[in-house]
Amino acid sequence: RGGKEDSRGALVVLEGLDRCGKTTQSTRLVANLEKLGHSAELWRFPDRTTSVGQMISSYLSNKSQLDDHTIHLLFSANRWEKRSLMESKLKSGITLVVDRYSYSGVAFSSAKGLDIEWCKAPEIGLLAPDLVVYLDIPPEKAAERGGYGGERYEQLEFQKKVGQNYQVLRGPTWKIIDACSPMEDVEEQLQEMVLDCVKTCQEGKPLSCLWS
Ligand code: FDM
Repeated sequence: RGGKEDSRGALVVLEGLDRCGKTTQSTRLVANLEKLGHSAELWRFPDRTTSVGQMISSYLSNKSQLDDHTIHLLFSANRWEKRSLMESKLKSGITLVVDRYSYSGVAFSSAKGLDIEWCKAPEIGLLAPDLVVYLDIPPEKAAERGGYGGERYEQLEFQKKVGQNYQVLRGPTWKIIDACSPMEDVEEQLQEMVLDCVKTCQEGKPLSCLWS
């Protein structure tokens, strides 16, 4: 263990409420990693390009209605359909920066009243992130940021519940960044955390599965 043959890319996940800056930061992070000579890709969930993803997209824009359990399982299926590609990219040395993952799945669905353990169950066996960075912003502040775009979950009361659920999910692989800090400070903190994580994965840290 720790030899060159075990070297791999890191699985880094960014989580947070809508409008916390995840998309901006994950884009900048990937560009910065590449500048430093690391191979990195930006991924996001839901991945709206697949046929499952198109069902999710239509649900989010209120063009279709689905039972809460059904949409939860579709979000999960959308991660499962990418699992093997994810594994092969990581093993080929590519670091994946993922904008939302299973934690969004659980935090959003349980905010509708679904049992949290039921929500976690279909996620068991997906790849566990090496690092989860939570961009922390009060829901009221997030709502002020240019307003929400009008998708299904972009409402203050709902986002408050999601924020509480994220707190329940926080574990040892989580790092918190104050998302109200200047953008450049967030970028710098994030990069430092990620470079550290990339290094441990290069050194052969084994991949593991959720929920661990
Ligand atoms: N969302 C996202 C979920 O409810 N479950 C999930 O598993 C994922 C990945 O979908 F409101 C919610 C979170 C957000 C919406 O996300 C779309 P983006 O990041 O705005 O595309």
